[in-house]
Amino acid sequence: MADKAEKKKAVEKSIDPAVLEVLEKATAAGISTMFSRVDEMKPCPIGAAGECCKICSMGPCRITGKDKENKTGICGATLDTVAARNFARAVCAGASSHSDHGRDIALTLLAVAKGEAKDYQIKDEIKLHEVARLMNISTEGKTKEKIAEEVALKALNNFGKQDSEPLTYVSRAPKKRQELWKKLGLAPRGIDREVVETLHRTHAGTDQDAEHILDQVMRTALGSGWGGSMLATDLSDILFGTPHPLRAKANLGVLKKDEVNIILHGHEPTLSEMIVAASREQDMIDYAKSKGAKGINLAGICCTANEILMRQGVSVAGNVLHQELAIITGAVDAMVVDVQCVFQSLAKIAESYHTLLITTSAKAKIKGVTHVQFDEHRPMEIAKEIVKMAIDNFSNRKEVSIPSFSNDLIAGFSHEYIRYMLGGKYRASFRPLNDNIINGRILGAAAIVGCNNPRVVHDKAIIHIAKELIKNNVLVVVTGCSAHASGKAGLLAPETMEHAGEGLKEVCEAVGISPIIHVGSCVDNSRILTILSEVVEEGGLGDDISDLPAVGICPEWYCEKALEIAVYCVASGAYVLFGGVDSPVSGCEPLVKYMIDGWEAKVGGKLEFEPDAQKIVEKTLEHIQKKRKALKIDKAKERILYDMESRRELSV
Ligand code: MSK
Repeated sequence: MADKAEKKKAVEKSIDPAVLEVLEKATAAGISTMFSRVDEMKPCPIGAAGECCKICSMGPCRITGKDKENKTGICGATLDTVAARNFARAVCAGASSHSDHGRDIALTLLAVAKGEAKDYQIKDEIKLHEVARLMNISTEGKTKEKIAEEVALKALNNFGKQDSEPLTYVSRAPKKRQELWKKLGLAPRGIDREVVETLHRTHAGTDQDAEHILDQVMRTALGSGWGGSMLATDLSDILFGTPHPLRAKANLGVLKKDEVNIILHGHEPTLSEMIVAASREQDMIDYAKSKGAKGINLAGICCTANEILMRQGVSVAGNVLHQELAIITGAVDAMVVDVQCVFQSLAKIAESYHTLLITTSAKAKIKGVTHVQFDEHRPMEIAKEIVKMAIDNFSNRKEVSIPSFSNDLIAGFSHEYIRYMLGGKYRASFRPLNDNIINGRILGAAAIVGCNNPRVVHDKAIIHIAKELIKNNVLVVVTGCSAHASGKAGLLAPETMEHAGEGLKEVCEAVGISPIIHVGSCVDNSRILTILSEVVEEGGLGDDISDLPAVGICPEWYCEKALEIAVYCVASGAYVLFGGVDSPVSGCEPLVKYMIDGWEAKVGGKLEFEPDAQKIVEKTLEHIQKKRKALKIDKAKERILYDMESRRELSV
């Protein structure tokens, strides 16, 4: 009886059969995972609702109860100030994570340009020239190294500059959006400066007007979206290549029983790119064979997975909630981690298996875990050392049980490739997309981004929303762990066409794309900003991002980076819907309302939390229809077939 109850409980945890299989094994072995601990640890209702202020030692103060609107903390801070400050600090941490990632890529590019990081090359010269053009750097008569140096220095200047001019990439946004930011004082000036100013403003006794605090939150998030994140994407493309479609597989079934399995987990491409290269070197393969393995098998988790999937076609072991489960298969010889979304519980789980957990970032150590420090000046040497450690650990495997589940996928859709795919080599453009939105074959577009959260059924909302939207002719782009969920569910393969509505199917068949397109990692949400701006520039769909029939959705959010992405999308004019757990300011109804109505009135975008996945679908479709109506493209036009005579009458 107890067994049945346990099984039922497990089934309610995820829609992924591989997850359920490994969870059963974990339960039998008495191993605790995020899926089990979430039942033991209830969220603190005060903290979850944003009602707790712990920014000074007079408190922590709790602004709770029936008359909380009339209560204050000891300093007099009201509930909206407290909730806005908490939200601001969360967005600040998210923006810092993405932007610090961007800074490191810029520093690597600089080292490569100066000849100090010889293992890396400038892989995409066309992109280098394009980025130089966007940065107003002249390229005439300069070597690629010289251009790369100037690009890297300009990028780094965006982090620390002190003047009040907007960041370089703000000029990529539609003109109308730039003017609005200027008018409202929201244009980010320096990536680091906005973060520091937000932390300053949220110190005790500083900015105590919730709306004013939230303005600065938008400016900080924009500094990441149109700054740190966008630079991370562009400079990674220059160094490691701009993605183009590649085939791979997703889910724990990509692990191999007879090969050395190395999982690359975290977010950054610098070391993982080198580990991919090292694992393909003959001396490493021979060494693996000498130890009884048939080869070396790499697989990714989280956004490191996305980086090496998009550019190298490395298969995906899973999304954020797979990290513990991968080790529990007993088949992972080394898990190599860098930064973000890497959980401390891995250390404890690895103790019960043979897996060698290796931290590599100077910014992220885990107590008791082997640390091999990454250094961009000798990355191949370090990568080989790590691959060798994994190979040496192969013979220590005990019981191995790899779930048989995995699905084929196609990933690698950069905005450059999408433009090329739509218009061809000589007329690469978003025109066909705009035309098909205008003629109604495609109703609109949605970006499904972000994480998983064990507080909700793993992957369920992501997959439900994705399927429902394509059925309603909404083109979907995916990033982050939502992209992994889609890949595992088989939705990134051409067969997804079956689930699409007639109009969308027609366009996808003509262009040769799937109705759900994988555009990258979390920092690559900046690619979506670029796509939206280029769609606006192409014409016919209004003159700002807020005019477009498009919605951003994060169905299963868990972290501060997700909030920061939400805010830069809202401040760029998008309607953003978050599913799963409630708003982090849910205890303050006026603030919840302000982020919907107040932000919409101010910047044309809004942030809404909606736990019901079906309601997210309905709200998305409703919003898209509202935007289509405003653009006067809501009425389906009859398709007229012209004969020769009527063609002659056309005055074109
Ligand atoms: S990894 S930020 S859980 S998407 Fe980018 Fe996944 Fe969210 Fe981490």
